Amino acid sequence: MPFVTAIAIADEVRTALESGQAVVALESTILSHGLPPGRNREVADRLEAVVRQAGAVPATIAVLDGKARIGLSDQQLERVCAADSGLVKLSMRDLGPAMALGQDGATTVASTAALAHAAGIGVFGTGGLGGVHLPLPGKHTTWDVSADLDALAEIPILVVSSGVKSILDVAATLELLETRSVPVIGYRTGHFPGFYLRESEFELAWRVDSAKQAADVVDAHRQAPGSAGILLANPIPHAYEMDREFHDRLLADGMKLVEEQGVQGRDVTPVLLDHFHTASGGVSLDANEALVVANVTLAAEVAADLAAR
Ligand code: PSU
Ligand code: MN
Repeated sequence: MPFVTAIAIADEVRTALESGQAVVALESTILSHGLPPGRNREVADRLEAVVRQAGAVPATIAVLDGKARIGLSDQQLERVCAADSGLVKLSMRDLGPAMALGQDGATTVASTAALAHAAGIGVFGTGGLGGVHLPLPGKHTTWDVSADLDALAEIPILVVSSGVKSILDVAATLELLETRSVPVIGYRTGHFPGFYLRESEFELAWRVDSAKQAADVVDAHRQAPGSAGILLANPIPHAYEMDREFHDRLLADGMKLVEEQGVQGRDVTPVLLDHFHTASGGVSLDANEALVVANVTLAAEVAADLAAR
């Protein structure tokens, strides 16, 4: 049985794909593990709304009852966002087990990209890409490298994000993206964005200044031999940028927390994000929402431009 039979594409998304209309993939881990209940549902609805406003069809992706779903109904979104959803965080390697065992799970950037591509979707908007983690205090290296990077290196899809979460080793992440031949394009910036901060210290080789230009790059990249994913890096809107010192303090405290509590593996990112949201009194939550809305809007504009070609 081919893998694709285990994928259920919502009618609206299927019709859009068949008629060559723009479709934007959205992930579910940011909803179930990245934002608190209640707020996650508001953000889910807002993301779908901004995609529509920009002339594209949203396809939020999750695994429910062991079936990979491309495009969720209101009721299914409610399940993903419920406080007691118990959704497992599913990266790419977890898709087979979750589907075979009939589980519910939220998809990360890696697994969302894989499922979106399998369904024929080429554009995906999110908050922050996973990357290479910082070593814990007292350690020199880490093997905690997100599968999101491998996914971008192998799946031909455009991911729009505000860089990688600032809780990561940004320098190491950018090196790895270079090694794996993933182009990183700044949107109206010559620097890699710092997620909660508009700029990191790292310069980018390429920048574009409009959605049309971004679509031109995607178009050409798709035709380049051996190409796969592409990262469009969009800085957080000015009004929501966090204070740098405040940010760095939150990060240092969060790292201590992770070490003291012995947090490991796929729990590291959610624990750090939760620390940011609680310790900042919601400032980082507003920032997170603002940046993901901006990224998804830009993704929809690029998708609409590509669909019109
Ligand atoms: N960015 C956010 N919130 C999140 C994530 C990213 O602002 O919740 C999620 C994404 O789903 C991303 C995942 O793919 O974290 C990376 O997890 P890990 O570091 O365990 O690979
Ligand atoms: Mn990890």
